[in-house]
Amino acid sequence: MPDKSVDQSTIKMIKKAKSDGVETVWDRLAAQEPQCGFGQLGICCRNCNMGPCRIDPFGDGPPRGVCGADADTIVARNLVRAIAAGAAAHSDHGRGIASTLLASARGDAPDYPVKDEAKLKALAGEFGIATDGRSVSEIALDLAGQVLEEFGTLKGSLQFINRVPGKRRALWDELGITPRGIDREVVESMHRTNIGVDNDYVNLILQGMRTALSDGWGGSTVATELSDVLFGTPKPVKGSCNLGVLKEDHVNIILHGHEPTLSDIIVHAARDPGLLQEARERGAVGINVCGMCCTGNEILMRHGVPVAGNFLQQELAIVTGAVEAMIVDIQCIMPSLAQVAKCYHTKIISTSPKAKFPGAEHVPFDEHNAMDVAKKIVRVAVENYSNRMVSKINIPSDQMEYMAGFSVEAILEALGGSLNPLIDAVKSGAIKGIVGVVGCNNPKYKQDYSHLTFVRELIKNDILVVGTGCAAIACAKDGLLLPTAAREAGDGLRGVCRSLNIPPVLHMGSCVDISRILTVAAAIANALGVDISDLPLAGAAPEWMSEKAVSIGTYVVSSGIFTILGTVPPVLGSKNVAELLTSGAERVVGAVFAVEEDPVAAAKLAVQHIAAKRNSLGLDE
Ligand code: BF8
Repeated sequence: MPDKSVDQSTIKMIKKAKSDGVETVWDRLAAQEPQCGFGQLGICCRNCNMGPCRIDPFGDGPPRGVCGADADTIVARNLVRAIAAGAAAHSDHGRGIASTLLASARGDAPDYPVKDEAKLKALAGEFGIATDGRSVSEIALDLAGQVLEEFGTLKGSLQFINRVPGKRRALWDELGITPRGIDREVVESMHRTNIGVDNDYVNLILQGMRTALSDGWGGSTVATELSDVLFGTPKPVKGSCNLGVLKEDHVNIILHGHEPTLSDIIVHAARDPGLLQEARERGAVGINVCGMCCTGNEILMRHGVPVAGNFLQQELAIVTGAVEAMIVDIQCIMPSLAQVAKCYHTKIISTSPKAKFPGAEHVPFDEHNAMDVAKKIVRVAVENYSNRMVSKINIPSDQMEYMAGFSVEAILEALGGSLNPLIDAVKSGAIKGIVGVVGCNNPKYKQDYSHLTFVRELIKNDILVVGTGCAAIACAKDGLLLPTAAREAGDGLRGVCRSLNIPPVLHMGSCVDISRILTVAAAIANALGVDISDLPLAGAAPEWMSEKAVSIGTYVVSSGIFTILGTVPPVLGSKNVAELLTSGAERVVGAVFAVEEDPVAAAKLAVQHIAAKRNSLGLDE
């Protein structure tokens, strides 16, 4: 049992699942073992119906698939398809937010007024949209229109890459990897990986980079920036995290998925006096809305809504027996939830036409009529309180306080309006460097162990950590998002944290909000007049599993930031591809991937990399 998680609430609920006869992700992983070695190495191809083909890694079998593709081509094609899928997920999320802004501006989505007018105007300025003397709706209409055009723009490059230092943009142009349109790169990747199109692994991986960049500096940035406009730009906020946030005497609703369009309005709907009264009439004290995974991050960043857990806790939240409804939209939602829910009274309510789940109740969410639908969904949860099976309820007490909400704007405000104090701290060595720690949980690895071990090693070495996604939730559960966690930091970082009253790990949001990290990295490079690849920065995804993480890692590396993966990607079947990603890319984009499963060794790699970059910048002379 201890090898499954370091999180006590997780361990308790895995035990309860077993005694309740409920199958979880760990059981299904065990049932899959041994997993396919060809798949692990990335050398199986199902891209056409002459196959499936596989290449024997030991050279005993045929070296080529039926069409003639060798291991390099097959591994590169599979990698590019994973990047395209990940980029598509983030970018389609971004499109959803932009469409909501458009509907809001047209007066068709009255429940989504613009919350941050200053941000709306700042973004309008970036797009060259006039703001003087114009109404919020007029500006929002133009901005939403221009942003939606980014998906298929004829301009030749994306607007947000103008945030990137000129040197890097020139490099991208030279390499032919400047993203030309958000949808275009995903489509071209799918085209090129079709049978008989692009078969040169280098050419394929360059397209993978361009596609990933269309996510990082395109779709993900769109999602973040326009979410701030519609739902408010996060500011430092406090809350609690882990399964212990569920309340035995409340109607418990878990919001799981990714788009704040759904989660934000449910948070408001659950405050409706009529629904609260109905909950009380059924014997509940109130309605307790909690988040899970990235949509949890969206509402914790903006409202301090409690977060019940990260990716591997989604089934376990239901196993507490205390969840009336788990409301889901898109991404990272296990199809097993409906099976788990059958053993309890929990209702799984799907809401997106893009994501339906056999066994779940589907209530189509409609942004034009959002509050009415949101109340309808909350009512389903309230009514379900009467169906509780009291004997099955067992909520672990584990929970932890956190401080989150570190948007770029919030960081600037904490620093007194400019990044200079942060840059000075990096120059003086009080902060040696900054590492973004992001990504998922993966049941092949002990839950949260790599996140927490890696992060603790970094802060001990005076490295400021910025986090998003399930990695940030792992840190929240373990107290690393509290200013008091600075006691675990080295002298320099501790001093900075204490003077600003901030934690040594700054929660910057959901996975699309890695765009906030990119924006800060670009702003620091611009302030110093260097390229992003010159800075003492690194990225890490210690427990990643999603194709979205493949896209993220690739845009981070392509932006010039060394990136450490804690779980092995399926590329080892091609020596050439593995060499390009872990070594050759340095000569191409000035950064590489490293793969290191041991988080202490991974932290050493980050520390060494940061020391080398400081040295090159002449900071430690
Ligand atoms: O987008 S960190 S498990 S929830 S993929 Fe998913 Fe991974 Fe969590 Fe968010 Ni990101």
